[in-house]
Amino acid sequence: MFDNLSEKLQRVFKNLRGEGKLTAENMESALREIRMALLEADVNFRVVKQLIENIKVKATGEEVLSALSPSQQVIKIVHEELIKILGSHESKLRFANESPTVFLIVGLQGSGKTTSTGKLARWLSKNGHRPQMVSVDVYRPAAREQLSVIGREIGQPVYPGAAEEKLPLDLARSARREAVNSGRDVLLVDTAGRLHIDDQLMTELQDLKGQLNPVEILFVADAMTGQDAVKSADEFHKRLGITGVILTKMDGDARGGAALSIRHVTGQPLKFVGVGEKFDALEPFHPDRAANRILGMGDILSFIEKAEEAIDKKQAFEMQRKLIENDFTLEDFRDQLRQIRKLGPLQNILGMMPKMGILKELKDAKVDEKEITHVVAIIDSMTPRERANHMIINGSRRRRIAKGSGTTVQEVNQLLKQYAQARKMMKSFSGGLLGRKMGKMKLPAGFPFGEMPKF
Ligand SMILES: Nc1nc2c(ncn2[C@@H]2O[C@H](COP(=O)(O)OP(=O)(O)O)[C@@H](O)[C@H]2O)c(=O)[nH]1
Ligand SMILES: [Mg+2]
Repeated sequence: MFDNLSEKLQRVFKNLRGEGKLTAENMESALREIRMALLEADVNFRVVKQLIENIKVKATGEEVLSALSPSQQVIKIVHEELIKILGSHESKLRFANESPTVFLIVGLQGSGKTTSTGKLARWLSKNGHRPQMVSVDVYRPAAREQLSVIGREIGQPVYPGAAEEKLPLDLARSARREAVNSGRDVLLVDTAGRLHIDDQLMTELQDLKGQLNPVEILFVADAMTGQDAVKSADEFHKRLGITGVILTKMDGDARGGAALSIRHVTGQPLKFVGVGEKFDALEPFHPDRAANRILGMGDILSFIEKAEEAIDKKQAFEMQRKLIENDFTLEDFRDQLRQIRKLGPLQNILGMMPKMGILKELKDAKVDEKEITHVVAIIDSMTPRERANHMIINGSRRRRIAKGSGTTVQEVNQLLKQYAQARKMMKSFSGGLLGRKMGKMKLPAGFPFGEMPKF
């Protein structure tokens, strides 16, 4: 699902990774590549245009977050815009006040209507409903038999139809009566399909709609047919008024063009995706999870969100200034550790970030939660003067600090050593390499958290 698109987009982000900041030029070329990737994934051109426009506006207007690098910023924006195009939130099935709720399952032949009817019945029964199915495909004798077989397999009732019932409407009406009599709350009506949209079929479906008053008219489309699926969804919607889409065969669709276009083009939400031939292979569609999948990231996004929440931007900026001016005291060190702890369990954070800026030193020293607590406790036990100037912390002060914090002199020594190392590292970093070439305030994006993982 979405594999090709995902791969291409990640390549774009990878190219951006080396860039120091977002500029008009590198954004322009990134946008060009994103556009290509979307078009190659068979996304509708109007959708591509809209997406690119939205991304551009955001990328040029976005306040630059010091915690994020250019590629991370673009990923964040693309992620937000993908979700918007995909529908913002999960679109749930609606139900009537009076049972049975009728769902009409419509679509072209071979799209997966009958299979999806079975899957949906199974899904409904697992979610507290009692579905009743009926096939009104009177043109192909095997079609109704197919649904009966499915019904037996998943253990849900299918109205068989009497010998004299030859018309779709008759069958549907009797099935509804049957549902009422047997206390079923949802009636799923599997309809006939055609190879192409024709007037006769549309008239039949409009009649069914008029008589049955369905709450949902679910258009079933084969994701692998790409923009053809989108086109027929649009046409069905114009003539029948669909309320949602089930995209089948997503398991075989590496591009994802239909999934990305159908809502924007028809205005109707993608409600479920079929991801296999088995009857449990039906998933409610979640725009955010799909966007995550497209961008090949789960943890990273939650990390970025967390970082945005937890890190006080002003404070982070002030920290950068202090580091550059070699004004970074033990007190700042403690504040830094506190900020980082706000992000959650340290182990998770370290796992997400291979290169850790100032914390790299601590990481090498195999810091765990307890150790951080100790470090904070040690710094707490210092006097303000000691925190401001670590040079005055002599042997007797170290013993006092160890006692006060419930740690050992060795631990105090180790902390002071780490702090001195980090300071030295930062000094050579800002004063040497970057300082001269690029002036002040040019630490890498994300500092002091360092570069985040590679995508
Ligand atoms: N791989 C895969 N195959 C599916 C999926 N949904 C339906 N199919 C297959 O598509 C074919 C046509 O399905 P069917 O329900 O008979 O289509 P209908 O003509 O619209 O009723 C069958 O072989 C199904 O097994 C899906 O989500 N994934
Ligand atoms: Mg069928």
